[in-house]
Amino acid sequence: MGFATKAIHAGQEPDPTTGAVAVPIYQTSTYVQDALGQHKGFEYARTQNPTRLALEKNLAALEGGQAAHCFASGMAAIDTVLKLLKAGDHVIVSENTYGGTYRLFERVLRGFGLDFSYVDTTESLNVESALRDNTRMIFLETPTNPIMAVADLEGIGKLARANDIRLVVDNTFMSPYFLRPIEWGADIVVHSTTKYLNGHSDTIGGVAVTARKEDAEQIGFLQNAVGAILSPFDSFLIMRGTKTLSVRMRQHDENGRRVAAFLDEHPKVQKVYYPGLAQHPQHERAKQLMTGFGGMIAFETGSLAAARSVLDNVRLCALAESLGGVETLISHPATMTHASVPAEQRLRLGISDGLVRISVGIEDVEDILADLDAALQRA
Ligand code: P1T
Repeated sequence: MGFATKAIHAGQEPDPTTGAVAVPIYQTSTYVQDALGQHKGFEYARTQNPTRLALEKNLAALEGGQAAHCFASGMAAIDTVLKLLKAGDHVIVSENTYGGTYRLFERVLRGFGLDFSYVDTTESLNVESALRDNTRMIFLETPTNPIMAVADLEGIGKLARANDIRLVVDNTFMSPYFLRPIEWGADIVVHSTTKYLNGHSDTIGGVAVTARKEDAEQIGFLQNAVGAILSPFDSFLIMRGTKTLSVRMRQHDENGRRVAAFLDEHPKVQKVYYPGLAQHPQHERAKQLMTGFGGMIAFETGSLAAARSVLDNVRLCALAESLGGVETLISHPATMTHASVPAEQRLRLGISDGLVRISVGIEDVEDILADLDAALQRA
């Protein structure tokens, strides 16, 4: 079955009682039992909910995993996955991740006895050099937020398998339409479903998709034990989103390529970070791993004043955190999404005060280009 067909049908059987084509929102906290110990597979809605289950089946199919578990946010999904570990365990992490991921690892989980090393995951050798006897997980974000570095997923996948270490990939930026990390050796894929999977900037959610049955069981246990579940209404909205994932991603990619090429030529822009550009350092790898480049672009304006001028002068592009919605969003990583990353580390990674990030939406691309051009002219 092709990807678009799966996106529309996987986990979406018509409702058994009414035949409703759209999976209903089962807004209930509990389920009546026929007799003591006799129920229909649903006991309490933290543990199981039919709407959430339908979305989980859908996302497991799209990523090619065994199972999926949905959470109240991307951060809740990542936090729950890290709970597979124990105090004393070591994790190797992409040096450039979403600022909230870095904050969770450094300011919360370190306090529970986990240790983290941050390395440039565009080279598997850097990961190999960081391995310790107690390394139990490798956590990759690819392409990275916001610098768009593409990890050596194939090399790191092999390394993880050879050393029996869990490989976790945050696939938020590509979505399973363009990249399926399990095919390259990942054990667990996480997403902020808030972004492309939902696609309409109207829910917060997260998912962990597991390739192995043991991990699926353990994450299911943790989802119920910890309790950061996705609500039935949000499950319904994300499911509505995934049905159009293919057509939306194709348009994000088409518009993304046009906007990246435009920025690359623009005299007010010093540098563009987009894996679809031939000069991107991992362009060839991106072509091998991914079937498209998506709609996420970062560009360097040269100074805080220039970045501010662009951000203050756009009209169509919305100045806002988040990404992956149908509407174009524009943001300033240094003071917004990556403010919790220490300044010297930000600068080393290229997250300067002049860096602007754009999540290219699926409006008519000429309108996006005209808006950016007008704002850049004033910078
Ligand atoms: O916001 P939440 O649904 O909790 O997801 C966190 C998260 C995890 N992983 C990646 C790659 C992300 O980009 C995010 C959230 N990012 C933003 C809000 C942002 O504007 O970059």
